[in-house]
Amino acid sequence: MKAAALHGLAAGARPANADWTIPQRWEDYSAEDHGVWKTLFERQTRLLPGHACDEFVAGMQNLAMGADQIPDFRRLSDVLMQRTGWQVVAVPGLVPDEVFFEHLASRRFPAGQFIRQPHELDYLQEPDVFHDVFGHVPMLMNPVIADFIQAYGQGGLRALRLGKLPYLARVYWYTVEFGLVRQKEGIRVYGAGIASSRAETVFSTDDASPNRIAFELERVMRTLYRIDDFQESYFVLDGIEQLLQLASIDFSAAYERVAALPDLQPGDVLPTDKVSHRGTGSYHANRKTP
Ligand code: HBI
Ligand code: FE
Repeated sequence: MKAAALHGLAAGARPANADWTIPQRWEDYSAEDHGVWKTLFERQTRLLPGHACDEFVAGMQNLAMGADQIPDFRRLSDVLMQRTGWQVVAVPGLVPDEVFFEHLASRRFPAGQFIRQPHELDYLQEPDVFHDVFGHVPMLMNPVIADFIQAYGQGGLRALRLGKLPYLARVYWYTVEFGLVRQKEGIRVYGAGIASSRAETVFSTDDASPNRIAFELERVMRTLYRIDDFQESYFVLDGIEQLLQLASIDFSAAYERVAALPDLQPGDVLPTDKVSHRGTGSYHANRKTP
């Protein structure tokens, strides 16, 4: 098995710029790089109907993104800027929390400059250009998500100072990365971690194994998450607009209440949960036996 190359923070990189941005150097992508994009783009695009939420599909249609080439961030930024005032900037990979939040608070989305290798198509831990651009950028065309992610950046800077970042990170995880939303036709994907993964797109929406529970802020703040596998529970919004109110409230009172309660395991279901699907748990139960 070939090892994955490391990037950004994980590679121990020292940035030339304090904000960790680098030139995208679009001209330097190889034919193989564009080929990886094309493979991923085509198979994910086939899955969008019936799985992705309307806002995701609309965002994708209005961006000049296609299968043939890794997008040029300058062109993406031109379209985004007109719609929601966001830009896409290139970074080497993971960047420090404070740097990440500063970008989001300024409506700049830091996107990994590199693309995964052909032997890493289905899984990688670091955010690459496919995850960041295919997964996140379509939702940044939506004004509600655009404001929510900026508020997350501002809230992240406050949470860092308060020592409460783990609680806020769980909200991001279960919304922006792994969020589901209820629509007329059924439960749909809006989270980028799901939308950029073929297997998790199907697992999160169609599989009997995971729980699907109505999103509730303090419930989610208490919930631990998995970074190395599918989620055991997904949280479902009643509509994307539900994030509007979250963008405007100060979380500090919620942090205090949640700090007095125990953390919850990823698969826990509480009597107070509004459960739309009680998972069988079969997927993770089978994984535990070596
Ligand atoms: N850096 N490039 C990048 N992308 C992320 O999603 C990211 C990051 N640094 C920190 C981080 N996420 C998270 O730890 C915070 O959202 C909590
Ligand atoms: Fe992401």
